[in-house]
Amino acid sequence: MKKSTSKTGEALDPKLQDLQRNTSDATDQFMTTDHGVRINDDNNTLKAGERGPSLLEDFIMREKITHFDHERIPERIVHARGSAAHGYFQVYESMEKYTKAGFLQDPSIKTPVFTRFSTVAGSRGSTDLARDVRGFSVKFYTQEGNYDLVGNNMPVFFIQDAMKFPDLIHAVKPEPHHEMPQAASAHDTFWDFISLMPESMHMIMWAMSDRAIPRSLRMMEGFGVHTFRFINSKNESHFVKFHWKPLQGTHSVTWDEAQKISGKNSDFHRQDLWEAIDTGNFPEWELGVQLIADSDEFNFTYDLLDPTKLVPEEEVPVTIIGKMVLNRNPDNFFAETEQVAFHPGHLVPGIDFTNDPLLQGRLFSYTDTQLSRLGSPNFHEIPINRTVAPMHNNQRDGHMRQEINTGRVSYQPNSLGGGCPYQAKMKEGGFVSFNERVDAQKVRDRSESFSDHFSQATLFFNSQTDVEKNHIIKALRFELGKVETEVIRVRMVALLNQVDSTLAEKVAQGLGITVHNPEIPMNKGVGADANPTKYEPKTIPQTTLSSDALSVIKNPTVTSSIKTKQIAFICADGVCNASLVNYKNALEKKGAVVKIIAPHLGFIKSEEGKKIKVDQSLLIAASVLFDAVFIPSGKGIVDLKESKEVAEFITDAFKHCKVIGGEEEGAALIQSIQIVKEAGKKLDEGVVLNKDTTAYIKALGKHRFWEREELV
Ligand code: HDD
Repeated sequence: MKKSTSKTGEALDPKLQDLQRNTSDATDQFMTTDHGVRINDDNNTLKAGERGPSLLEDFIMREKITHFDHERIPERIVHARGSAAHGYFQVYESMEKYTKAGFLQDPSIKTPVFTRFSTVAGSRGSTDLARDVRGFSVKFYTQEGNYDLVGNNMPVFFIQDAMKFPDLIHAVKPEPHHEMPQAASAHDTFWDFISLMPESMHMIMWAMSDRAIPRSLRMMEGFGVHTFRFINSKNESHFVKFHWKPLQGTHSVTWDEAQKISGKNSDFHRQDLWEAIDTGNFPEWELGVQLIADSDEFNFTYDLLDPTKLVPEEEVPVTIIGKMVLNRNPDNFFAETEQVAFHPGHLVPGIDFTNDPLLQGRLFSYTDTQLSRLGSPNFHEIPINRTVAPMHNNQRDGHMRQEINTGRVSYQPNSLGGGCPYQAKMKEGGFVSFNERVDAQKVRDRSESFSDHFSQATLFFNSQTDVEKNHIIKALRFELGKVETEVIRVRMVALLNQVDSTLAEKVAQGLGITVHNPEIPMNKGVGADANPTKYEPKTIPQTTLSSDALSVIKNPTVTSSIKTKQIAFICADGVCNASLVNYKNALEKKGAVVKIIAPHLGFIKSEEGKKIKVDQSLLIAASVLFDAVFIPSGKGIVDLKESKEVAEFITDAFKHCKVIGGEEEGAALIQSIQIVKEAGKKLDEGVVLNKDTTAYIKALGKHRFWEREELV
């Protein structure tokens, strides 16, 4: 076992290193079979004569091919496409008052984490930029065992009961007869299901918003979604909602960009995360909690157990309690990112569940799925899944068992093994479930307190800026526009009408239909009366309340830092080196990443006769892969006027409201592009022509100039 330190991150706790880094390094080693026999020829099978048939006895060839034949394992049913990184979590102040969880007590302790981000619907090889929810799973390797916070980048969910999860996923996955479309919700079966599930309306608002197309995995919020419990050493409970707030700010791309990125670089998010960590720009999130006293459980207009509801930050503020830093890329994608097994039921003492029926169902699903995905109840022995806490029990055997348990005792109680392993009392760290009183009859139903499906959907819509509202309207027009069955569109528009009548009207307009159904479409009249739930969804007077934290643009986590922003410098032979270097240095000093783009790869020669290395040719580069563009001055730049690629670059950057800058010939070139010309005097401050670097950097700090959308 090789002990190595992270290339870019901090050295790991040696104990963790041994457990999680079962790495092997072939440098200066002979090639061997799986059983250690040195291989003499890895190019030819054993044959009866040079031109003769292959011999069955060739154990070397058989071993190699057999292993290859079994290299694939089933991908995750959902969240198959993911990217992950190692790092650590550190609490700012002891949370002793609320929880006894060991990793939340001592600010000097760094708890190792492994965090995996994912899309939901697409297969392993699908594009990163699908319109989708993003998974946000964190495994904390605490001294008291592994704790998994398995959340999403949206704080609510589509459904209220786990019983509906297979239906939701069947509906959103590619349609079963022809396996289309890949990684997209814009098709009939998804919207058929949604249009009959009013409870999904709040989540639909999130999924149709810019949150579903993040700029980077580093620039997303994360949420635990369900209400959990914190339990302190006096066994007192507080309800808790978890939030991850990205210190890089929360940013999104536009839908037009997302679609183009999917074509240009479908690994856009994966590459961005990898490169940020590789270059030492470690992504960071603060962990926040909303804490609610047990006695306040019923003091809300919604039910804390309902996963389609959030607790507005205005009602219960988010207290920031610690920070997660991701500082090491995995060594091997399969061994770590693919084989990691998360489970909302991986708890440590001090944290507990609530009776949220979605969470309760998840507690069954995650171990069950690992059994078919990883193939054995011993998946906890895979290095990435191993706990760093001591692990002893009477579980034995099973496929691929690694541990060699010694002794004859594998049962409890026993006297032959001295009663070991011992059960731990609560004060010895034994996990004891919160002793909530439950006194009820068995029912297969839902609580009436779950039946307001629209107030928070309206709250979300109200909270958006006009630009964001417009994006939601367009997303719905796009998605429903791809639906072929007219009645599904009609039902959807009727549901949207319960959320916001202007929203419904605008979507209907785009679809060429009218809003005419005032009733909430349930699955009544569709097949058998399929909805036996006692409580009908409520028609609610539309709220005028709003919450700034729900908008990305108004969000206080937006930062003006330009660190890691990708800036395209469009250049050509005859560019002015002084102009290029002045801007490049100023940007790089602030942490931005500058790439030189030119008509050809290799080198270009500046006006001053300097050789400049080209990073990407215009054929490969595209505005959608960058945050901003700059064209330096220089006589040679004039020649780019004829370039279709440059015109497309600037047009896209302009359309996507990005910062565009230029000096002299560069500025003139930008002004000659049709879309910029048409804007005339209405150009915003994101078009920075013939100004100093400070103006350009200031504009970059704003991320996008959304007001430009109206012009476009
Ligand atoms: Fe789930 C994976 C998040 C509801 C069943 N889920 C999975 C992952 C995330 C979530 C982030 C990927 C973990 C990883 O990176 O490996 N799931 C959620 C959230 C939910 C949710 C935030 C609602 C609040 N999930 C949910 C329900 C069920 C499942 C109701 C089943 C009843 N989820 C699974 C699963 C997966 C999974 C089938 C697939 C792969 C895996 O577990 O390990 O068991």
